Amino acid sequence: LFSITAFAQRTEANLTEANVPAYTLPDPLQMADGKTVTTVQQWNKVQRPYIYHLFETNVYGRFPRTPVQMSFKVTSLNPYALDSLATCKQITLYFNRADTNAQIHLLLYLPNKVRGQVPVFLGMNFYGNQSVVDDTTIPITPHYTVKGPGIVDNHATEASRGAQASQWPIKDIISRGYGVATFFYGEVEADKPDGWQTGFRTQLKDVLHIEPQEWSAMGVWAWALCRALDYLRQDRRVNEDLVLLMGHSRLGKAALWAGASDPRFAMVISNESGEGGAALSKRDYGENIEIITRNFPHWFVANYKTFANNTAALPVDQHMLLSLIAPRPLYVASAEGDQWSDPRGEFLSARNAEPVYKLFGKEGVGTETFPHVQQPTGEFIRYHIRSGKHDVTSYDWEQYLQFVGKHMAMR
Ligand code: GTR
Repeated sequence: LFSITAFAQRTEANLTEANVPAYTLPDPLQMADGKTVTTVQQWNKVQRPYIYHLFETNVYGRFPRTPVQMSFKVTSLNPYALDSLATCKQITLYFNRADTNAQIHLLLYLPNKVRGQVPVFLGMNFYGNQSVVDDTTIPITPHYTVKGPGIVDNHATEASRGAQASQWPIKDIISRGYGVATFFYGEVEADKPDGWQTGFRTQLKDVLHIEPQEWSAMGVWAWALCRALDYLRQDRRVNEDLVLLMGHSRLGKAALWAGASDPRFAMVISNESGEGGAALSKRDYGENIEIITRNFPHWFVANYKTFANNTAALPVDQHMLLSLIAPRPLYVASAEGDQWSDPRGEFLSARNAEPVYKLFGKEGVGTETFPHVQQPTGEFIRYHIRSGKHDVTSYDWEQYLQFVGKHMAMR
């Protein structure tokens, strides 16, 4: 007898550990010719570009390398922000003289108590710059936004001011001597299947010499992070060698791809990035390729969907994305209440990126055992699972600040 369920599309996520089918992960150190990478030079010259290209072809699309003529305009400068603890700068980034509609509004906080150049955390935000801090000098984004607090009919209202402040403890970060930079990902491309039609993938296609369907929303969001980095590196208050990428959830996926694409980022922090981010995709637990490409077809290149019911054929898995960050410090964080993101799959991904860090003489997560909650582990790849839901909390930030502090002291 044939079971008809064998032919049915899988639509529900598996959330039972015992039901995870067997899977095989590709070895990041195994080269196309079957030989194993043994030197950093082989990794840098042969294997790393090979793996990167596999991610371009199969997951995120081609990453345009055409230089753009950027210009920057400081639209607001407040030296007395956050009870005079910080200087707040708002900067508009332009990419093309012919189409000045393609803009990024960067919000930058710099600590006043520190003189000279400071390390800066950079991350995109979900609902507009006005959502990260309650400050009426920050314009409310007019762009399409996904559902959230203070969002009405996909547009931000006054009620969205500071609604994400708990995820952005800017005062705490500033008081530790770091800067914070953020921009709204929806300025780059509206997060919906047809968002590319009005976003940067269309606006800048002639400038970047790339067709919209050659890359993806995730690709262009990552590209935008690199352009924000271009700005930050020439701001005289920013330590250009210490721009620390941070991203939560879908924005964590984009942060990982940006970090893999641009070695100028000093460090990458993935907060619950899940499927298509830090989590393994061949391990069928939580969100999987079938579900994510059905709900968010625009996030990835069309090719990715072809692996939806055939992950075994996918030549990469996400531990290889993490390995592209090596030897830079990498933090992967999960939450116990966020099984959708597959915490164990994020840990195993971090664990399986370790051989590449070891090639550089760097220690990774350093344990095979899935850690208990609130027990961060690892040196150059650090991992934690905390209790609580899908979110960015003060616990998460405290770990990131300690991690950055430790690695800066080691420099
Ligand atoms: C979910 C999606 C996840 C994650 C999350 C988020 O709907 O399934 O992959 O990206 O959104 O961004 O909060």
